[in-house]
Amino acid sequence: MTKKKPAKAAAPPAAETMTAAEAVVATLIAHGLDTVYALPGMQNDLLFEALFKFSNRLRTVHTRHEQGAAYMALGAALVTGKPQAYAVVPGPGLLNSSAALLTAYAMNAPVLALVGQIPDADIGRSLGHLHEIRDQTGIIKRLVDHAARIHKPEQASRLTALMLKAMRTGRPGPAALECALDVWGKSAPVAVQDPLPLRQPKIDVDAIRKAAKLLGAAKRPMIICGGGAQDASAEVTALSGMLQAPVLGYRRGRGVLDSRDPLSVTLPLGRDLWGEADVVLAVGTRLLIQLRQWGIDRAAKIVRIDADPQEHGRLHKPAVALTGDAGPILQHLLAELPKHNTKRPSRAPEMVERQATWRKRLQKIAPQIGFLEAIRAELPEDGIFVDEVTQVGFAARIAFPVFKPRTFLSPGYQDPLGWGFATALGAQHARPDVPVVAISGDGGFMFTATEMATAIRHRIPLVTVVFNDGAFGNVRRIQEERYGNRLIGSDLTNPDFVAFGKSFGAEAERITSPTDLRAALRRALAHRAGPTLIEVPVGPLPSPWEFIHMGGLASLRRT
Ligand SMILES: Cc1ncc(C[n+]2csc(CCOP(=O)(O)OP(=O)(O)O)c2C)c(N)n1
Ligand SMILES: [Mg+2]
Repeated sequence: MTKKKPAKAAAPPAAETMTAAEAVVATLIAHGLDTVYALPGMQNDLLFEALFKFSNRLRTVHTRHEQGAAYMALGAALVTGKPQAYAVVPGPGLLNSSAALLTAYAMNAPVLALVGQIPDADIGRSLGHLHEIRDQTGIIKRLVDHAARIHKPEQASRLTALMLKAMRTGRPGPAALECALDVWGKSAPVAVQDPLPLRQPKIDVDAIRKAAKLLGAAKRPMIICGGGAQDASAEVTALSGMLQAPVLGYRRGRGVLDSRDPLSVTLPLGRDLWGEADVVLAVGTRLLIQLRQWGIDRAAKIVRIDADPQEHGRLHKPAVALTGDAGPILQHLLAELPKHNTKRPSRAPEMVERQATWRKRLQKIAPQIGFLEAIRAELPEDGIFVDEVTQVGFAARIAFPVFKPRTFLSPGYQDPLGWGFATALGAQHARPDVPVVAISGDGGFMFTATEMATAIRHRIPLVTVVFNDGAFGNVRRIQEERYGNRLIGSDLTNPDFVAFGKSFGAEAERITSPTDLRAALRRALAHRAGPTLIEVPVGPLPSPWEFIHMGGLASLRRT
Protein backbone atom coordinates (compact mmCIF):
# COMPACT_ATOMS: atom_id res chain seq x y z
CA MET A 1 0.00 0.00 0.00
CA THR A 2 1.33 3.38 -0.88
CA LYS A 3 1.48 5.80 1.93
CA LYS A 4 -0.88 8.74 1.60
CA LYS A 5 0.90 12.03 1.41
CA PRO A 6 0.34 13.99 4.58
CA ALA A 7 -2.23 16.70 4.01
CA LYS A 8 -0.70 20.12 3.72
CA ALA A 9 -1.56 22.52 6.48
CA ALA A 10 -3.54 25.49 5.22
CA ALA A 11 -1.30 28.45 4.52
CA PRO A 12 -1.29 30.72 7.56
CA PRO A 13 -3.13 33.97 6.91
CA ALA A 14 -0.80 36.65 5.61
CA ALA A 15 0.58 38.86 8.33
CA GLU A 16 0.01 42.59 8.06
CA THR A 17 1.60 45.30 10.10
CA MET A 18 -0.95 46.67 12.52
CA THR A 19 -1.27 48.05 16.01
CA ALA A 20 -2.39 45.88 18.93
CA ALA A 21 -5.68 47.80 18.91
CA GLU A 22 -6.19 47.17 15.19
CA ALA A 23 -5.41 43.49 15.73
CA VAL A 24 -8.07 43.24 18.47
CA VAL A 25 -10.68 45.03 16.37
CA ALA A 26 -9.88 42.98 13.24
CA THR A 27 -10.19 39.80 15.32
CA LEU A 28 -13.59 40.84 16.68
CA ILE A 29 -14.72 41.37 13.08
CA ALA A 30 -13.28 37.98 12.04
CA HIS A 31 -15.44 36.44 14.79
CA GLY A 32 -18.62 38.04 13.49
CA LEU A 33 -19.01 40.81 16.04
CA ASP A 34 -20.51 43.94 14.51
CA THR A 35 -20.70 46.33 17.46
CA VAL A 36 -18.63 47.52 20.39
CA TYR A 37 -20.56 49.30 23.17
CA ALA A 38 -18.14 51.81 24.55
CA LEU A 39 -17.23 54.91 26.48
CA PRO A 40 -13.93 56.52 25.46
CA GLY A 41 -11.08 58.00 27.46
CA MET A 42 -7.38 58.73 27.20
CA GLN A 43 -6.09 55.22 27.95
CA ASN A 44 -8.17 53.87 25.07
CA ASP A 45 -7.54 56.64 22.53
CA LEU A 46 -5.61 54.29 20.27
CA LEU A 47 -8.30 51.62 20.57
CA PHE A 48 -10.78 54.23 19.38
CA GLU A 49 -8.41 55.09 16.50
CA ALA A 50 -8.71 51.45 15.44
CA LEU A 51 -12.50 51.51 15.93
CA PHE A 52 -12.58 54.57 13.66
CA LYS A 53 -10.44 52.84 11.04
CA PHE A 54 -12.75 49.79 10.95
CA SER A 55 -15.98 51.73 11.48
CA ASN A 56 -17.51 50.53 8.21
CA ARG A 57 -17.39 46.97 9.56
CA LEU A 58 -17.83 47.40 13.30
CA ARG A 59 -20.09 50.02 14.85
CA THR A 60 -19.13 51.86 17.98
CA VAL A 61 -22.18 52.62 20.11
CA HIS A 62 -21.20 55.03 22.83
CA THR A 63 -23.18 55.41 26.05
CA ARG A 64 -23.39 58.01 28.80
CA HIS A 65 -22.10 55.81 31.60
CA GLU A 66 -20.00 52.65 31.53
CA GLN A 67 -22.74 50.58 33.19
CA GLY A 68 -24.88 51.45 30.16
CA ALA A 69 -22.23 50.13 27.78
CA ALA A 70 -21.78 46.87 29.69
CA TYR A 71 -25.52 46.29 30.16
CA MET A 72 -26.05 46.95 26.45
CA ALA A 73 -23.45 44.31 25.58
CA LEU A 74 -25.20 41.96 28.02
CA GLY A 75 -28.60 42.56 26.42
CA ALA A 76 -27.16 42.00 22.96
CA ALA A 77 -25.49 38.75 24.13
CA LEU A 78 -28.70 37.48 25.75
CA VAL A 79 -30.89 37.94 22.69
CA THR A 80 -28.36 36.73 20.11
CA GLY A 81 -26.64 34.02 22.18
CA LYS A 82 -23.41 35.30 20.60
CA PRO A 83 -20.39 37.07 22.07
CA GLN A 84 -20.63 40.85 22.39
CA ALA A 85 -18.02 43.37 23.48
CA TYR A 86 -17.74 46.60 25.42
CA ALA A 87 -14.81 48.93 25.98
CA VAL A 88 -14.06 51.11 29.01
CA VAL A 89 -11.20 53.00 30.60
CA PRO A 90 -9.44 51.48 33.62
CA GLY A 91 -10.24 52.16 37.28
CA PRO A 92 -13.55 54.07 37.47
CA GLY A 93 -14.52 52.97 33.96
CA LEU A 94 -14.09 49.32 34.83
CA LEU A 95 -15.79 49.70 38.22
CA ASN A 96 -18.70 51.62 36.69
CA SER A 97 -19.28 48.64 34.41
CA SER A 98 -18.80 46.05 37.13
CA ALA A 99 -22.45 45.45 38.17
CA ALA A 100 -23.21 44.53 34.57
CA LEU A 101 -20.11 42.36 34.29
CA LEU A 102 -21.10 40.59 37.50
CA THR A 103 -24.58 40.05 36.11
CA ALA A 104 -23.11 38.66 32.88
CA TYR A 105 -21.13 36.20 35.01
CA ALA A 106 -24.24 35.16 36.94
CA MET A 107 -26.14 34.71 33.68
CA ASN A 108 -23.36 32.84 31.84
CA ALA A 109 -23.51 35.50 29.15
CA PRO A 110 -20.65 35.82 26.64
CA VAL A 111 -19.64 39.44 27.18
CA LEU A 112 -16.07 40.57 26.46
CA ALA A 113 -14.79 43.57 28.40
CA LEU A 114 -11.98 45.53 26.75
CA VAL A 115 -10.37 47.45 29.58
CA GLY A 116 -7.67 50.09 29.33
CA GLN A 117 -4.59 50.30 31.54
CA ILE A 118 -2.05 52.88 32.68
CA PRO A 119 1.38 52.91 30.92
CA ASP A 120 2.73 49.38 30.75
CA ALA A 121 6.01 50.03 32.53
CA ASP A 122 4.20 51.54 35.53
CA ILE A 123 1.53 48.91 36.15
CA GLY A 124 1.75 47.78 39.77
CA ARG A 125 3.99 50.69 40.89
CA SER A 126 1.29 52.79 42.62
CA LEU A 127 2.54 56.04 41.11
CA GLY A 128 -0.96 57.53 40.97
CA HIS A 129 -1.47 57.61 37.22
CA LEU A 130 -4.85 58.76 35.92
CA HIS A 131 -7.46 56.01 36.65
CA GLU A 132 -4.84 53.77 38.27
CA ILE A 133 -6.33 51.13 40.52
CA ARG A 134 -4.44 48.63 42.64
CA ASP A 135 -4.21 45.21 41.02
CA GLN A 136 -6.77 45.80 38.28
CA THR A 137 -5.89 42.39 36.84
CA GLY A 138 -6.63 40.75 40.19
CA ILE A 139 -9.96 42.56 40.48
CA ILE A 140 -10.95 41.43 37.00
CA LYS A 141 -9.95 37.84 37.77
CA ARG A 142 -12.38 37.81 40.69
CA LEU A 143 -15.18 38.96 38.40
CA VAL A 144 -14.72 36.67 35.38
CA ASP A 145 -13.24 33.26 34.72
CA HIS A 146 -11.21 34.26 31.67
CA ALA A 147 -8.90 37.26 31.53
CA ALA A 148 -5.64 38.29 29.92
CA ARG A 149 -3.48 41.35 29.44
CA ILE A 150 -2.03 42.13 26.03
CA HIS A 151 1.70 42.78 26.47
CA LYS A 152 2.66 43.21 22.82
CA PRO A 153 0.90 43.53 19.47
CA GLU A 154 1.99 40.07 18.29
CA GLN A 155 -0.23 38.52 21.02
CA ALA A 156 -3.27 40.72 20.51
CA SER A 157 -5.17 38.77 17.91
CA ARG A 158 -4.60 35.34 19.40
CA LEU A 159 -5.45 36.47 22.92
CA THR A 160 -8.68 37.99 21.63
CA ALA A 161 -9.56 34.74 19.86
CA LEU A 162 -8.68 32.74 22.98
CA MET A 163 -10.99 34.89 25.11
CA LEU A 164 -13.80 34.57 22.58
CA LYS A 165 -13.31 30.82 22.54
CA ALA A 166 -13.23 30.54 26.34
CA MET A 167 -16.48 32.54 26.52
CA ARG A 168 -18.23 29.79 24.56
CA THR A 169 -16.46 26.74 25.90
CA GLY A 170 -18.08 24.65 28.63
CA ARG A 171 -20.12 26.95 30.80
CA PRO A 172 -20.33 30.18 28.77
CA GLY A 173 -19.54 33.49 30.43
CA PRO A 174 -17.81 36.83 30.27
CA ALA A 175 -14.11 37.48 29.70
CA ALA A 176 -11.85 40.52 29.87
CA LEU A 177 -8.84 41.78 27.97
CA GLU A 178 -6.65 44.52 29.42
CA CYS A 179 -4.22 46.58 27.41
CA ALA A 180 -1.96 49.43 28.48
CA LEU A 181 -2.42 52.75 26.72
CA ASP A 182 1.01 52.58 25.07
CA VAL A 183 0.65 48.92 24.05
CA TRP A 184 -2.59 49.61 22.13
CA GLY A 185 -0.51 51.71 19.70
CA LYS A 186 2.50 49.44 19.24
CA SER A 187 2.76 47.83 15.78
CA ALA A 188 3.99 44.48 14.53
CA PRO A 189 3.22 42.06 11.70
CA VAL A 190 0.00 40.34 12.82
CA ALA A 191 -1.95 37.49 11.22
CA VAL A 192 -5.58 37.93 12.26
CA GLN A 193 -6.68 34.82 14.12
CA ASP A 194 -9.78 33.07 12.80
CA PRO A 195 -12.21 31.59 15.35
CA LEU A 196 -10.58 28.69 17.17
CA PRO A 197 -12.47 25.39 17.05
CA LEU A 198 -14.89 24.80 19.92
CA ARG A 199 -14.74 21.38 21.47
CA GLN A 200 -17.80 19.61 22.89
CA PRO A 201 -17.28 17.09 25.66
CA LYS A 202 -17.91 13.51 24.51
CA ILE A 203 -21.42 12.38 25.22
CA ASP A 204 -21.55 9.62 27.81
CA VAL A 205 -23.78 7.03 26.12
CA ASP A 206 -23.99 4.84 29.23
CA ALA A 207 -25.29 7.78 31.21
CA ILE A 208 -27.75 8.58 28.42
CA ARG A 209 -29.08 5.00 28.62
CA LYS A 210 -29.37 5.21 32.39
CA ALA A 211 -31.21 8.53 32.12
CA ALA A 212 -33.54 7.16 29.45
CA LYS A 213 -34.36 4.12 31.62
CA LEU A 214 -35.09 6.26 34.66
CA LEU A 215 -37.20 8.76 32.77
CA GLY A 216 -38.90 6.09 30.68
CA ALA A 217 -40.04 4.22 33.78
CA ALA A 218 -41.00 7.33 35.73
CA LYS A 219 -44.61 7.68 36.81
CA ARG A 220 -44.55 11.43 37.22
CA PRO A 221 -41.54 12.81 35.38
CA MET A 222 -40.89 16.52 35.32
CA ILE A 223 -38.46 18.75 33.41
CA ILE A 224 -36.94 21.90 34.90
CA CYS A 225 -35.23 24.37 32.59
CA GLY A 226 -32.78 27.15 33.36
CA GLY A 227 -30.86 29.56 31.16
CA GLY A 228 -28.77 26.67 29.84
CA ALA A 229 -31.83 25.26 28.08
CA GLN A 230 -32.52 28.36 25.97
CA ASP A 231 -30.94 26.85 22.86
CA ALA A 232 -32.60 23.45 23.29
CA SER A 233 -36.23 24.46 22.91
CA ALA A 234 -37.03 21.96 20.13
CA GLU A 235 -35.49 19.09 22.09
CA VAL A 236 -37.19 19.98 25.38
CA THR A 237 -40.51 20.33 23.58
CA ALA A 238 -40.17 16.89 21.98
CA LEU A 239 -39.09 15.27 25.23
CA SER A 240 -41.92 16.85 27.17
CA GLY A 241 -44.38 15.41 24.67
CA MET A 242 -42.82 11.94 24.80
CA LEU A 243 -42.83 11.85 28.59
CA GLN A 244 -45.96 13.94 29.07
CA ALA A 245 -43.74 15.77 31.52
CA PRO A 246 -44.56 19.28 32.67
CA VAL A 247 -41.73 21.72 32.00
CA LEU A 248 -41.01 24.27 34.71
CA GLY A 249 -39.23 27.46 33.71
CA TYR A 250 -38.90 30.36 36.09
CA ARG A 251 -37.11 33.49 34.91
CA ARG A 252 -34.11 32.26 32.87
CA GLY A 253 -35.84 29.09 31.75
CA ARG A 254 -38.99 30.77 30.47
CA GLY A 255 -39.84 30.40 26.79
CA VAL A 256 -38.01 27.09 26.34
CA LEU A 257 -41.42 25.42 26.21
CA ASP A 258 -44.05 27.77 24.74
CA SER A 259 -46.41 29.02 27.48
CA ARG A 260 -49.35 28.06 25.25
CA ASP A 261 -48.45 24.38 25.70
CA PRO A 262 -50.51 23.10 28.67
CA LEU A 263 -47.41 21.29 29.95
CA SER A 264 -45.50 24.58 30.21
CA VAL A 265 -45.54 25.75 33.83
CA THR A 266 -43.89 28.31 36.01
CA LEU A 267 -44.22 29.13 39.69
CA PRO A 268 -46.25 28.49 41.80
CA LEU A 269 -47.69 25.35 40.13
CA GLY A 270 -44.11 24.18 39.53
CA ARG A 271 -43.61 23.62 43.24
CA ASP A 272 -46.68 21.37 43.50
CA LEU A 273 -45.35 19.32 40.58
CA TRP A 274 -41.85 19.16 42.11
CA GLY A 275 -43.43 17.71 45.24
CA GLU A 276 -45.10 14.97 43.17
CA ALA A 277 -42.33 14.13 40.69
CA ASP A 278 -40.50 10.81 40.98
CA VAL A 279 -37.86 11.64 38.34
CA VAL A 280 -36.76 15.16 37.47
CA LEU A 281 -34.74 16.11 34.42
CA ALA A 282 -32.91 19.37 35.15
CA VAL A 283 -31.58 21.15 32.08
CA GLY A 284 -29.09 23.99 32.49
CA THR A 285 -30.35 25.10 35.88
CA ARG A 286 -28.73 25.39 39.31
CA LEU A 287 -31.92 24.04 40.91
CA LEU A 288 -31.25 26.40 43.78
CA ILE A 289 -34.90 27.17 44.54
CA GLN A 290 -35.86 23.52 44.32
CA LEU A 291 -33.05 22.12 46.42
CA ARG A 292 -32.68 24.97 48.92
CA GLN A 293 -36.20 26.40 49.31
CA TRP A 294 -38.43 23.46 48.52
CA GLY A 295 -36.26 20.50 49.48
CA ILE A 296 -36.17 17.11 47.92
CA ASP A 297 -38.04 13.97 48.70
CA ARG A 298 -35.54 11.15 49.26
CA ALA A 299 -37.34 8.98 46.74
CA ALA A 300 -37.13 11.47 43.88
CA LYS A 301 -34.30 11.00 41.40
CA ILE A 302 -32.63 13.79 39.46
CA VAL A 303 -31.03 13.60 36.04
CA ARG A 304 -28.90 16.68 35.46
CA ILE A 305 -27.64 18.19 32.24
CA ASP A 306 -25.16 21.02 32.71
CA ALA A 307 -22.28 22.50 30.73
CA ASP A 308 -20.31 22.80 33.97
CA PRO A 309 -19.42 19.51 35.71
CA GLN A 310 -18.93 21.41 38.99
CA GLU A 311 -22.62 22.25 39.02
CA HIS A 312 -24.02 18.69 39.20
CA GLY A 313 -23.28 17.83 42.80
CA ARG A 314 -23.05 21.15 44.63
CA LEU A 315 -26.24 20.62 46.62
CA HIS A 316 -27.38 17.09 45.90
CA LYS A 317 -25.97 13.99 44.25
CA PRO A 318 -27.90 13.40 41.04
CA ALA A 319 -28.83 9.90 39.88
CA VAL A 320 -27.33 10.71 36.48
CA ALA A 321 -25.10 13.63 35.50
CA LEU A 322 -24.56 14.60 31.89
CA THR A 323 -22.01 17.27 31.04
CA GLY A 324 -22.17 19.43 27.93
CA ASP A 325 -24.51 21.58 25.89
CA ALA A 326 -28.15 20.71 26.41
CA GLY A 327 -29.10 20.43 22.72
CA PRO A 328 -26.82 17.55 21.64
CA ILE A 329 -27.30 15.66 24.92
CA LEU A 330 -31.08 15.90 24.65
CA GLN A 331 -30.91 14.70 21.05
CA HIS A 332 -29.19 11.53 22.25
CA LEU A 333 -31.75 11.15 25.01
CA LEU A 334 -34.59 11.57 22.51
CA ALA A 335 -33.13 8.80 20.37
CA GLU A 336 -32.76 6.43 23.32
CA LEU A 337 -35.96 7.13 25.22
CA PRO A 338 -38.50 5.31 22.97
CA LYS A 339 -36.77 2.01 23.84
CA HIS A 340 -37.60 2.50 27.51
CA ASN A 341 -40.60 4.74 27.64
CA THR A 342 -43.90 3.73 29.21
CA LYS A 343 -47.07 4.36 27.25
CA ARG A 344 -48.46 7.57 28.62
CA PRO A 345 -51.89 9.16 28.50
CA SER A 346 -52.00 12.90 27.84
CA ARG A 347 -51.62 15.06 30.94
CA ALA A 348 -52.97 18.09 29.10
CA PRO A 349 -56.49 18.06 30.64
CA GLU A 350 -55.08 17.74 34.17
CA MET A 351 -52.60 20.54 33.54
CA VAL A 352 -55.20 22.86 32.03
CA GLU A 353 -57.32 22.43 35.15
CA ARG A 354 -54.45 22.91 37.58
CA GLN A 355 -53.18 25.99 35.73
CA ALA A 356 -56.69 27.47 35.91
CA THR A 357 -56.85 26.88 39.67
CA TRP A 358 -53.58 28.74 40.22
CA ARG A 359 -54.62 31.51 37.85
CA LYS A 360 -57.59 32.15 40.10
CA ARG A 361 -55.34 32.40 43.17
CA LEU A 362 -53.02 34.73 41.28
CA GLN A 363 -55.89 37.20 41.09
CA LYS A 364 -54.42 38.50 44.31
CA ILE A 365 -51.92 40.30 42.09
CA ALA A 366 -54.55 41.25 39.50
CA PRO A 367 -53.30 44.86 39.09
CA GLN A 368 -49.87 43.63 37.91
CA ILE A 369 -51.42 40.88 35.76
CA GLY A 370 -53.75 43.37 34.07
CA PHE A 371 -50.77 45.42 32.84
CA LEU A 372 -48.92 42.28 31.76
CA GLU A 373 -51.92 41.09 29.77
CA ALA A 374 -51.97 44.44 27.97
CA ILE A 375 -48.27 44.09 27.07
CA ARG A 376 -48.66 40.48 25.92
CA ALA A 377 -51.64 41.41 23.78
CA GLU A 378 -49.62 44.02 21.89
CA LEU A 379 -46.16 42.45 21.81
CA PRO A 380 -45.83 40.08 18.83
CA GLU A 381 -44.98 36.49 19.68
CA ASP A 382 -41.30 36.91 18.84
CA GLY A 383 -41.15 40.30 20.58
CA ILE A 384 -38.76 40.54 23.52
CA PHE A 385 -39.77 41.43 27.08
CA VAL A 386 -37.18 42.74 29.52
CA ASP A 387 -37.92 42.30 33.19
CA GLU A 388 -36.78 44.47 36.13
CA VAL A 389 -36.58 44.23 39.88
CA THR A 390 -40.03 45.76 40.32
CA GLN A 391 -43.59 44.74 41.21
CA VAL A 392 -44.77 44.17 37.64
CA GLY A 393 -41.49 42.37 36.93
CA PHE A 394 -41.89 39.93 39.82
CA ALA A 395 -45.37 39.15 38.51
CA ALA A 396 -44.06 38.78 34.94
CA ARG A 397 -41.59 36.12 36.06
CA ILE A 398 -44.52 33.89 37.00
CA ALA A 399 -47.41 35.14 34.89
CA PHE A 400 -46.22 36.65 31.60
CA PRO A 401 -46.78 34.14 28.79
CA VAL A 402 -43.55 33.56 26.83
CA PHE A 403 -43.72 31.94 23.42
CA LYS A 404 -40.14 31.65 22.22
CA PRO A 405 -36.67 31.16 23.69
CA ARG A 406 -34.52 34.25 24.31
CA THR A 407 -37.59 36.51 24.35
CA PHE A 408 -37.89 36.90 28.14
CA LEU A 409 -34.87 38.51 29.76
CA SER A 410 -34.71 38.29 33.53
CA PRO A 411 -31.44 39.09 35.28
CA GLY A 412 -30.61 35.88 37.13
CA TYR A 413 -29.45 35.61 40.69
CA GLN A 414 -27.79 39.02 40.91
CA ASP A 415 -31.16 40.69 40.33
CA PRO A 416 -29.46 44.09 40.08
CA LEU A 417 -31.94 46.90 40.31
CA GLY A 418 -31.50 49.16 37.29
CA TRP A 419 -30.30 46.58 34.80
CA GLY A 420 -33.43 46.71 32.67
CA PHE A 421 -33.44 49.88 30.59
CA ALA A 422 -29.85 49.67 29.34
CA THR A 423 -29.95 45.89 28.86
CA ALA A 424 -33.12 46.32 26.82
CA LEU A 425 -31.43 49.01 24.73
CA GLY A 426 -28.70 46.50 23.88
CA ALA A 427 -31.30 43.83 23.11
CA GLN A 428 -33.17 46.18 20.79
CA HIS A 429 -29.95 47.36 19.17
CA ALA A 430 -28.85 43.80 18.43
CA ARG A 431 -32.32 42.71 17.26
CA PRO A 432 -33.71 45.66 15.29
CA ASP A 433 -36.01 43.19 13.49
CA VAL A 434 -38.24 42.56 16.54
CA PRO A 435 -39.83 44.95 19.03
CA VAL A 436 -38.48 45.06 22.57
CA VAL A 437 -40.54 46.21 25.56
CA ALA A 438 -38.79 46.94 28.84
CA ILE A 439 -40.54 47.50 32.13
CA SER A 440 -39.08 49.36 35.09
CA GLY A 441 -40.06 50.79 38.40
CA ASP A 442 -39.36 54.45 39.02
CA GLY A 443 -36.45 53.34 41.20
CA GLY A 444 -34.80 51.02 38.70
CA PHE A 445 -35.38 53.22 35.67
CA MET A 446 -33.40 56.08 37.17
CA PHE A 447 -30.27 53.91 37.45
CA THR A 448 -29.63 54.21 33.70
CA ALA A 449 -32.25 56.75 32.60
CA THR A 450 -29.54 58.96 31.13
CA GLU A 451 -29.09 56.31 28.43
CA MET A 452 -32.21 57.83 26.88
CA ALA A 453 -29.63 60.03 25.16
CA THR A 454 -28.02 56.87 23.74
CA ALA A 455 -31.40 55.63 22.51
CA ILE A 456 -32.00 58.90 20.69
CA ARG A 457 -28.52 59.24 19.27
CA HIS A 458 -28.38 55.67 17.98
CA ARG A 459 -32.10 55.64 17.04
CA ILE A 460 -32.98 52.60 19.15
CA PRO A 461 -36.76 52.07 19.04
CA LEU A 462 -37.08 50.55 22.52
CA VAL A 463 -40.40 50.89 24.30
CA THR A 464 -40.05 51.40 28.05
CA VAL A 465 -42.91 51.28 30.52
CA VAL A 466 -42.10 52.91 33.87
CA PHE A 467 -44.42 51.98 36.75
CA ASN A 468 -44.19 54.94 39.08
CA ASP A 469 -45.22 54.43 42.70
CA GLY A 470 -42.92 57.15 44.03
CA ALA A 471 -40.96 54.59 46.01
CA PHE A 472 -38.53 51.76 46.15
CA GLY A 473 -41.86 50.04 46.53
CA ASN A 474 -40.60 46.59 47.30
CA VAL A 475 -38.44 47.81 50.13
CA ARG A 476 -41.13 50.19 51.34
CA ARG A 477 -43.74 47.42 51.58
CA ILE A 478 -41.34 45.23 53.55
CA GLN A 479 -40.69 48.11 55.97
CA GLU A 480 -44.42 48.60 56.28
CA GLU A 481 -45.32 44.95 56.81
CA ARG A 482 -42.36 43.57 58.70
CA TYR A 483 -40.73 46.55 60.39
CA GLY A 484 -43.64 48.36 61.99
CA ASN A 485 -44.00 50.89 59.16
CA ARG A 486 -40.67 52.46 60.07
CA LEU A 487 -40.07 53.88 56.59
CA ILE A 488 -36.51 54.81 55.83
CA GLY A 489 -34.76 55.40 52.53
CA SER A 490 -37.64 54.08 50.47
CA ASP A 491 -39.73 57.10 49.36
CA LEU A 492 -38.56 58.73 46.15
CA THR A 493 -38.64 62.13 44.50
CA ASN A 494 -39.02 61.75 40.76
CA PRO A 495 -38.85 63.94 37.70
CA ASP A 496 -41.87 64.30 35.44
CA PHE A 497 -41.04 61.18 33.39
CA VAL A 498 -43.01 62.30 30.34
CA ALA A 499 -41.26 65.66 30.29
CA PHE A 500 -37.96 63.85 30.94
CA GLY A 501 -38.44 61.59 27.89
CA LYS A 502 -39.62 64.44 25.69
CA SER A 503 -36.68 66.61 26.67
CA PHE A 504 -34.41 64.08 24.95
CA GLY A 505 -36.69 63.92 21.91
CA ALA A 506 -38.33 60.59 22.79
CA GLU A 507 -42.01 59.90 22.32
CA ALA A 508 -43.55 59.92 25.78
CA GLU A 509 -46.98 59.68 27.36
CA ARG A 510 -48.67 58.94 30.67
CA ILE A 511 -51.51 56.44 31.02
CA THR A 512 -53.19 54.83 34.00
CA SER A 513 -55.16 51.73 32.98
CA PRO A 514 -54.32 48.45 31.20
CA THR A 515 -56.72 49.42 28.40
CA ASP A 516 -54.89 52.68 27.88
CA LEU A 517 -51.57 50.86 28.11
CA ARG A 518 -52.61 48.69 25.16
CA ALA A 519 -53.45 51.71 23.07
CA ALA A 520 -50.21 53.46 24.06
CA LEU A 521 -48.19 50.34 23.24
CA ARG A 522 -49.82 50.11 19.84
CA ARG A 523 -48.70 53.67 19.11
CA ALA A 524 -45.25 53.00 20.55
CA LEU A 525 -44.64 49.78 18.64
CA ALA A 526 -45.58 51.51 15.39
CA HIS A 527 -42.90 54.12 16.02
CA ARG A 528 -39.63 52.58 14.87
CA ALA A 529 -37.59 55.76 14.46
CA GLY A 530 -36.61 56.07 18.10
CA PRO A 531 -37.48 55.31 21.72
CA THR A 532 -40.80 55.65 23.54
CA LEU A 533 -41.34 56.08 27.25
CA ILE A 534 -44.72 55.29 28.80
CA GLU A 535 -45.22 56.32 32.40
CA VAL A 536 -47.84 54.48 34.45
CA PRO A 537 -48.51 56.09 37.84
CA VAL A 538 -49.51 53.36 40.32
CA GLY A 539 -50.30 53.12 44.00
CA PRO A 540 -48.86 50.44 46.26
CA LEU A 541 -49.22 47.05 44.53
CA PRO A 542 -50.12 43.74 46.22
CA SER A 543 -47.22 41.55 47.23
CA PRO A 544 -46.34 38.70 44.88
CA TRP A 545 -43.97 36.98 47.30
CA GLU A 546 -46.27 34.26 48.59
CA PHE A 547 -46.27 32.87 45.02
CA ILE A 548 -42.49 33.00 44.69
CA HIS A 549 -40.94 32.32 48.09
CA MET A 550 -43.18 29.43 48.93
CA GLY A 551 -41.19 27.54 51.51
CA GLY A 552 -40.40 23.86 51.79
CA LEU A 553 -42.32 20.82 50.67
CA ALA A 554 -43.38 20.08 54.23
CA SER A 555 -45.70 23.08 54.08
CA LEU A 556 -46.98 21.80 50.74
CA ARG A 557 -48.00 18.48 52.29
CA ARG A 558 -49.97 20.25 55.00
CA THR A 559 -52.13 22.12 52.44
C1 LIG B 1 -28.26 47.02 42.67
C2 LIG B 1 -29.39 46.82 43.62
N1 LIG B 1 -29.55 47.66 44.68
C3 LIG B 1 -30.57 47.45 45.53
C4 LIG B 1 -31.45 46.43 45.37
C5 LIG B 1 -32.56 46.20 46.39
N2 LIG B 1 -33.88 46.47 45.84
C6 LIG B 1 -34.68 45.49 45.37
S1 LIG B 1 -36.16 46.04 44.82
C7 LIG B 1 -35.77 47.64 45.22
C8 LIG B 1 -36.75 48.75 44.97
C9 LIG B 1 -37.26 48.80 43.57
O1 LIG B 1 -37.92 50.02 43.35
P1 LIG B 1 -38.61 50.30 41.97
O2 LIG B 1 -37.66 50.08 40.85
O3 LIG B 1 -39.27 51.62 42.01
O4 LIG B 1 -39.67 49.13 41.87
P2 LIG B 1 -41.00 48.96 42.81
O5 LIG B 1 -40.68 47.90 43.83
O6 LIG B 1 -41.33 50.27 43.41
O7 LIG B 1 -42.04 48.47 41.85
C10 LIG B 1 -34.48 47.70 45.79
C11 LIG B 1 -33.85 48.96 46.25
C12 LIG B 1 -31.24 45.58 44.25
N3 LIG B 1 -32.03 44.55 43.97
N4 LIG B 1 -30.21 45.81 43.39
MG1 LIG C 1 -41.19 52.16 42.56
